[in-house]
Amino acid sequence: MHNKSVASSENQMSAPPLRYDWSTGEILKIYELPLLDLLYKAHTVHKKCNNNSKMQLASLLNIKTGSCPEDCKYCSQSAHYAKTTNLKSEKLMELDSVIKQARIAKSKGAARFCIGAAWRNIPDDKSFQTVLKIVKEIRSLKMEACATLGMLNESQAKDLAEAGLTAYNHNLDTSPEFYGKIISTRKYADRLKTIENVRSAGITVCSGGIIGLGETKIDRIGLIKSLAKLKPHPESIPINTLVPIKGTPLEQNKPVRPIDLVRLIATTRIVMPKSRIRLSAGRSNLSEEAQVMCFFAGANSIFYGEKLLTTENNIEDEDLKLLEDIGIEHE
Ligand code: SAM
Ligand code: DTB
Ligand code: SF4
Repeated sequence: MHNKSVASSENQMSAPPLRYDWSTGEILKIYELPLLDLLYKAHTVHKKCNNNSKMQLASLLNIKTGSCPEDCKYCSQSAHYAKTTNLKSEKLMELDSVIKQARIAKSKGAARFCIGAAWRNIPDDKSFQTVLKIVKEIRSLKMEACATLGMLNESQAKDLAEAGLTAYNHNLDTSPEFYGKIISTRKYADRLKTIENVRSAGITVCSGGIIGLGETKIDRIGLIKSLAKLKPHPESIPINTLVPIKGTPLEQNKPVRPIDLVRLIATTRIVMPKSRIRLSAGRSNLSEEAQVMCFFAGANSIFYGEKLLTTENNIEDEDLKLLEDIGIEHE
């Protein structure tokens, strides 16, 4: 049904060089282009550097829920807001139940399985041994394995690398300037250190952010600038829009306009041409058309599965149908 797209003159341009020294002014200039020019430019870069007819489907499972000692103001799992969020905490899941979910995700077409735990940092006890076993088993299913378990040290990063972990997710979340308004229990520098430990162990880096926290346009640019300073750029960049959680300090925040999300994705694509951009939390609030605009702007990965960590995600069959209808294959 879908014709192979035709090569057009704009695609004769060569792939742009990767840069790690973007200034705020340069990124702002891109972000503020007339929207259609921005989209045109972003898609041109995307088509040059990536296969624009492929989408990565990543499944997510929260293997340890709630009671997190951190105070991230957006999060349902922080112990600081537990009295008002009423989230039920759960201890670390058993290996077998996790692997059962990974198998199901694989049978539905997911290429990557991500596990999340509401920890400030990875504990050095039996739980870490369980996590290592989980990672090994996911890899033996021939799936990519990703984990997001809070801060980690050099030796834990090495152990995860040995277990076969493909990627570690640790977000910068926002600009260094705005960060302190959202999280006080962990510093921006701590996040950079964890990312450095992940990189040094040879695990690929998944790091992105979240918008809709009350940040300014310049903070969004600051997030992109900080991510782009990482050398190499993160292999995956999740872009989350706030899912307002009742009982957290940000529950009344104004929703992000989809057009602003599209602008951010397009700008991220131009600044980090080869990274995988994952359209992450908040996707279930987008219309199909808004999602397609995000894909055109350069998003080439989504969370696939009816639950994120504690909130609802899009319906799987609807995702598959949308991709089919627009002629995008999943990897
Ligand atoms: N506890 C680990 C950590 O923070 O490093 C891992 C999981 S944490 C939930 C991963 C990311 O999910 C956060 O950095 C944030 O960007 C995103 N996130 C968390 N709660 C969210 C919400 N309510 N809406 C949108 N994104 C959210
Ligand atoms: C990321 O950047 N987004 C995902 C994943 N990494 C772990 C988490 C989204 C969480 C959305 C809110 C929730 O379900 O609790
Ligand atoms: Fe804890 Fe992660 Fe939630 Fe922050 S985002 S409170 S670190 S689970």
